[in-house]
Amino acid sequence: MGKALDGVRILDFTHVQSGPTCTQLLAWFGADVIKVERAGAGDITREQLRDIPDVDSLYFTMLNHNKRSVTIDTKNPEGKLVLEALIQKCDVLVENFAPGALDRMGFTWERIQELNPKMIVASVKGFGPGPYEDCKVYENVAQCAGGAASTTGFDDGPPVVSGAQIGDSGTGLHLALGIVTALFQRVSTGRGQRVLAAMQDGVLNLCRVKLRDQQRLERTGVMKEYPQYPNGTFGEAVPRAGNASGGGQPGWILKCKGWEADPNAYIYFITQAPVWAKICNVIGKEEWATDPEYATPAARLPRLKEIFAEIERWTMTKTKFEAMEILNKYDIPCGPILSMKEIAEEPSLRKTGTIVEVDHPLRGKYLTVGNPIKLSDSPTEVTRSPLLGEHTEEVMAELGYSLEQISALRVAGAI
Ligand code: CAO
Repeated sequence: MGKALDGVRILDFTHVQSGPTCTQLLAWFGADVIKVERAGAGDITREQLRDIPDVDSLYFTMLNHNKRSVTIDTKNPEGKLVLEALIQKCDVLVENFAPGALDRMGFTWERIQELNPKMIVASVKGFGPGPYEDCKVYENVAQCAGGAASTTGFDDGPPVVSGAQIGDSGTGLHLALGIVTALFQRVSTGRGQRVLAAMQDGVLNLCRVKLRDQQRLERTGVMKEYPQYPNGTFGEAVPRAGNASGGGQPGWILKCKGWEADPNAYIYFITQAPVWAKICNVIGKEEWATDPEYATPAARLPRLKEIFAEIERWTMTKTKFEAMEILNKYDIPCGPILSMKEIAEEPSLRKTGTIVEVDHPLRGKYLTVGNPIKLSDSPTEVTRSPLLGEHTEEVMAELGYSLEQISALRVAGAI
């Protein structure tokens, strides 16, 4: 079966995490992704956090599946010519260098346009235009500058960054959408365009509900679904809300049987209004279903701490999976806190291709996260990441270089 992006060629000039997640997704949808790396070194993540000496790290392999790797020294004049040939042949150039690096290499937007007016140039940067536009940025900086850290954690503790890589992988996702949108527009305009996804913007987009709450706070001075209500105080900015659900349906993380020894023996429990009577029955507090102090969502808001403490007395008598089974029978929304170990071993995730085992010639078998987006007519087959420069000759031959020319470029240090 064909793939959705068959025929789309991506010049993948990305490194570390944000850019590579974007181009990996495009590769999974069928694009031919040609990753350009520096000879001898390559993407810095090849050697970061290595678990096996001299073998590409999991950091690299898990972010660069289904790609080809070519080595080009883009600061070498002959290397530049090879890159120019690639620009002329590709549809999209994706990069996440520090601000200005592509220009310094001599590949300004104007120059790329001259070489290929249909080229889409897609970039991840830490910040959009403004005071920080020249800054280098990593994941946690973006989480802090995008509003995630100030709104994550508990009220009595410092800001906290999330394990979810919303700054890097989140921005990579945003960029991928920008690229396919630009490809779609190019069908009618025949022109390329620039696509920018700034990490601060991507994180802020994912923190949209917190900007909603900022404005609610400024108007009313209180947010009744936050744990600060009714006994705590609200300041000028949206506070950290602990594990409150943030929506109209109050939720909290509760201990389950075994919590003393297992750091993940917890369940997320949502007191959704339509199933309140069922919750009361399950936890043995039938009287709360009709008691005016507890029967309505508004009446419950000032009592959430007490209510969750009572529910927890029940959840502590069950494992998280037993609690799930009972609560799901009554359509009570809840979710187990799953460890990475449990997720890695979950058979249903293997079955859907969300967790995939991949074989690598140097490291052997390892697990990765497959394509989380499933297209019925464009199924994803995850193939291993390329070794450094594994496809240099193959790609150079496709660009029309002879074997002699390729060896001469190698001797000159251009590839
Ligand atoms: N041949 C020759 N030179 C190459 C090359 C190649 N194939 N590939 C890259 N280079 C050069 C670049 O031209 C650049 O040179 P100059 O500094 O002389 O212009 C140099 O390598 C380093 O690029 P960099 O500044 O992007 O790399 P860094 O490790 O110093 O910074 C990072 C890394 C991520 C902080 C920075 O790239 C950045 O801010 N990127 C944008 C935001 C981003 O994506 N951050 C998320 C990264 S994932 O956590």
